[in-house]
Amino acid sequence: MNESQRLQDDIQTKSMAKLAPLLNSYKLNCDSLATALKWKSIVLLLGNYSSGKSTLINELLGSNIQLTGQSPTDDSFTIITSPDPGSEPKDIIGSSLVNDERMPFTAFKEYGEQFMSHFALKQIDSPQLADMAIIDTPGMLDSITEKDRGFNYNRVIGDLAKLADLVVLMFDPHKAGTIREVYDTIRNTLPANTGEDRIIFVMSRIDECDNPADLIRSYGTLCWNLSQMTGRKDIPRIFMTYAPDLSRVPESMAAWNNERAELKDKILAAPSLRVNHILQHIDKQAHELRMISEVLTAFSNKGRLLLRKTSRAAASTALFLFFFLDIIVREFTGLPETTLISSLLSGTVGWPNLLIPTIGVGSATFLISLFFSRVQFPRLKKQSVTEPEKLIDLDSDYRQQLWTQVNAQVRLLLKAAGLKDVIVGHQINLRKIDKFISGDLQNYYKKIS
Ligand SMILES: Nc1nc2c(ncn2[C@@H]2O[C@H](COP(=O)(O)OP(=O)(O)OP(=O)(O)O)[C@@H](O)[C@H]2O)c(=O)[nH]1
Ligand SMILES: [Mg+2]
Repeated sequence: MNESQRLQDDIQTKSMAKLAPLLNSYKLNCDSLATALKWKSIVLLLGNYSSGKSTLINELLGSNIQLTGQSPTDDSFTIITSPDPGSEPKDIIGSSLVNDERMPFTAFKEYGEQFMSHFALKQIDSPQLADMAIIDTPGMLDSITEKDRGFNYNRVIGDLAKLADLVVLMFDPHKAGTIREVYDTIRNTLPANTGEDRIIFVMSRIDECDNPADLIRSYGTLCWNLSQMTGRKDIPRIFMTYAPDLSRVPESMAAWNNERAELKDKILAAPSLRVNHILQHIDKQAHELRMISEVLTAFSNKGRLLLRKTSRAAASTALFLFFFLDIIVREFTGLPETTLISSLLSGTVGWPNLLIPTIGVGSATFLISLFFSRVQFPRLKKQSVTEPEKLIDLDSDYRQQLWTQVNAQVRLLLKAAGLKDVIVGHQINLRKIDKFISGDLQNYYKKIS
């Protein structure tokens, strides 16, 4: 095990141990974190059909592991990786993959039989794949509808993109971004599921352009389509490549010779991004937890303040009733013969003198605690559930973004809040999260810098 894998293991075990109890206490699912921390680095290859995805994989691995062809060739999601050390390479079918707890695909069970029959893992002895897996995906099409595929293609892509350290999006000059599924993926699916820095754009098969003018036209079309899809005017870097073994590279394309090598280096370097991405995921999760805990702490602080005020009022009422209730009762009923104050003055206090004062104190305490629990606390809860954002400052874009992630859960937790949340509070959780963020997490960042 090398240094980076050791660090990754350490991060995985410790972070899970520290964050899981907190996630549980805020009724959040640990699965997403556990899944993100599992297994090896993943590179996801997406693109329209015949854009050269499988060709690039074969070239990277020096083996014809994937079928290639001019028409839509492959309608499956294929994970390609090396076998476990000491094991023989084998193929694993989709239904086994989604049941293997060591791998991050258990949640894919929900996509059903149709998906599972289009999902498989192929193992190949390849040093590049020791700590990495490449996922070849079905080419994106124009005509097919979600129903035709039999599973929700874009949701599957979204879930895979969440796991991937690198997403390679491939186009070819003939269909430079005009495919409907490509549009949906770039417009709706990827932005919500992966960081912009994790996507690389590739125009492949550029050797099929007859001349530079043809190439520039295709590049321009792709840029135009990309900006329509992303809604942005700036154009990301697009790797312009071709498969050297297949191409009849015209002289004029020689300028692009290095792009393929650079692209392959980038893909093979994906494992070096893994620790960083794991930390980003943990960081995000910890800050979301922190915000939830912050809101609940603010809620419990408000509750405590209210309880303190009410208790103070209760204490003065109880004190008043302790000394004067028997005098008031005597005014109306003529009894008791001796009040507490007169017995105190005469130095003859006995149990009978304490009876009415005790009833007074007991009733005041009971009524006021009833008032707090039945009137004041529900009112505070209602206010907080309606406008939970008022409990904290959302004074930066980052905090507002976090808020959009957590506010639904915060509302649920506030709706379910009880007196325990006021009495015990959430300060301890908040302290634990702060300690994790400023201690463990910072140490990990230092180690990878
Ligand atoms: N001339 C040329 N042909 C290429 C290049 N890359 C791929 N091809 C050919 O283009 C066709 C499609 O390539 P594939 O690798 O099968 O494409 P794909 O993206 O995997 O396609 P699907 O699996 O159908 O989505 C094949 O016939 C390849 O031989 C290239 O750079 N230059
Ligand atoms: Mg293919």
